[in-house]
Amino acid sequence: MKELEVSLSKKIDEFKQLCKPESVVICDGSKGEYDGFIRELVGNGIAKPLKRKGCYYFRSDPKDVARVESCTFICSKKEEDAGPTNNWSEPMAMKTRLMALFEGCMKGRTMYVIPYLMGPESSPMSKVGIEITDSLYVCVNMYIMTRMGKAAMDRIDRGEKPVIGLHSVGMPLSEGIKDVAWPCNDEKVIAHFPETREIFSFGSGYGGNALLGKKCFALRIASSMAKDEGWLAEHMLIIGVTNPEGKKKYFAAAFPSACGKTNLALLKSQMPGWKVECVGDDIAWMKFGDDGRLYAINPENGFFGVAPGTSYDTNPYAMETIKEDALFTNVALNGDDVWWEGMSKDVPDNLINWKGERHDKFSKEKASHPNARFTAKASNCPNIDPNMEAAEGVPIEGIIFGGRRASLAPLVMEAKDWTMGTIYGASLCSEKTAAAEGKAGEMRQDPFAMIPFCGYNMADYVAHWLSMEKTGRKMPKVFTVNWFRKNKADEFIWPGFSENMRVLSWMFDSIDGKVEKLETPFGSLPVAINTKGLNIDEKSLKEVLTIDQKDYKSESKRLIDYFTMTYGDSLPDEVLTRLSKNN
Ligand code: GTP
Ligand code: SPV
Ligand code: MN
Repeated sequence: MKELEVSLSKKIDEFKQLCKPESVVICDGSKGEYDGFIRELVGNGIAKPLKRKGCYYFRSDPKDVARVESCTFICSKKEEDAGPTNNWSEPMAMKTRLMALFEGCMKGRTMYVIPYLMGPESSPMSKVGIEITDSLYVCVNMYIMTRMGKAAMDRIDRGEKPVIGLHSVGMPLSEGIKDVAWPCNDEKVIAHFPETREIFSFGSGYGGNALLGKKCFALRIASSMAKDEGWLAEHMLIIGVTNPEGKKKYFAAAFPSACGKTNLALLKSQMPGWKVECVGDDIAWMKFGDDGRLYAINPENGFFGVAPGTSYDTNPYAMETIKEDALFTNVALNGDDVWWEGMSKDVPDNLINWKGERHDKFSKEKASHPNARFTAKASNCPNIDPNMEAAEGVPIEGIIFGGRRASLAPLVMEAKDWTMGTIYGASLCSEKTAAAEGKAGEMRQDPFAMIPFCGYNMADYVAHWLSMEKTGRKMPKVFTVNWFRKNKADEFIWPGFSENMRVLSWMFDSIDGKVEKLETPFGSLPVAINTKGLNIDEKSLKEVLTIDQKDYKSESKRLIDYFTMTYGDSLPDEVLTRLSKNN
């Protein structure tokens, strides 16, 4: 056996001694294995087969429904390396806590070892991981979300070092304890060790807490790797946009959780001649190539998408993607099919809600949890980009930052240069959503949509972004967008969804220097966008397309205060200097 394999089996042995599972299964990532896991989940009553071919229904514990940011830690040696926006723990202290939690935590359960690859099989930008888990739900989700098994093992055999993550739902089946459909623990810890590239996750089986390839590896650990190695790991979708002349440009866009990435990535254009194709819906790894262009890969292989709000009206491609071979968690049951708020105008009779109770359609309660999700294969998506698997990635010409803001922020604005673009990212502000614990609706600063996902000091992250600009590089144009402006009646002014194509086409043409722009100190605004066939009145359109410069000046002041209060003097001077020029 090669050296790394020896160290890997030593590690597995070490975790086995610690967690004391009844048995160990090394996953091969095959379809046969997946089918077997599903049969087991159905047999145990954990998964329910649905009418949709190859689709299954899961219901979590009501106490385990979203990411737990308050229990998520960056355990760097120095506290300042985690920065003011992360929970920090001294590594040894956290290891001691973890050892106590993990001691015997898999008793009576199987320990699954999942080798997985993040990124296309042939890409030098892809990376390997190993997740060791006691959750079969995690195994079947990882099968869809990553390239599991051989692709990863081959790289490990060739000497690539995997990022290792240990995960447990934290409910040992000690003598006399009966299992439940969704085991979890009130105590939850999601700990990252950026220096040793390790992940430990305890107590939750849901989403980003448990599918360690996603936020834990591809964002928190990878952002730390990217800083050391000079690339970018971002909470961004990647799309290819083609214009009526057949010219294509790729864009990457960062929106905070539940603010529209999957919907933009799967957009079905209604604008004649225009087309959007999807490379990824949540995460982008990007690196400048020798030709000076920025190239992106999607490390994932599937979508873990928000179900509520998804319908044939808002997002037909998403609906097509989940017709077969998809997993659904915490949506409502409509007989042997699924339902969620927004799927249809009328609420069907006789729904079973996400908690397994009869749903009273006249009550205010929602039948599905607002963070109910589908897990679906990228290959089932009708608009998947032909270059999704490209080893070199796709060349990014535009970067978009967008928040959920009822006021102030316009539909679209373009940065004059890379520094201003970086400030757009650093200034991102959005309403909180159900994707994480806490109160939805509250505004929070979410620089680069990475506040929950940055593996190091956010001030250094901003500096890292600024440092990307180098002579000889073709910097992408940077834009800021906001689909979520509201009127006095609390309604969205902009119709959003497929109509966002109009904004994409403006950005596309702007990169080609083909649009007229209104210059302001805060960025360039469209003089007009294509509104042919759009049902919006002049006044509303003007409201979303323009900015109030007075309000923007106060916003710059507010941002300076926020940056100074949060980061002290650790933020690059350029940011404050630029912002102060504008007030
Ligand atoms: P995460 O998976 O948590 O990262 O979320 P996401 O950024 O991929 O967001 P997603 O596309 O799943 O959308 C989240 C919610 O916003 C859903 O309920 C959508 O229906 C809604 N949404 C998405 N795009 C738009 C839009 O253009 N306008 C409006 N009004 N709502 C939108
Ligand atoms: C997000 O919250 O940004 C998600 C869902 O994409 S989770 O995978 O749970 O992090
Ligand atoms: Mn996300």
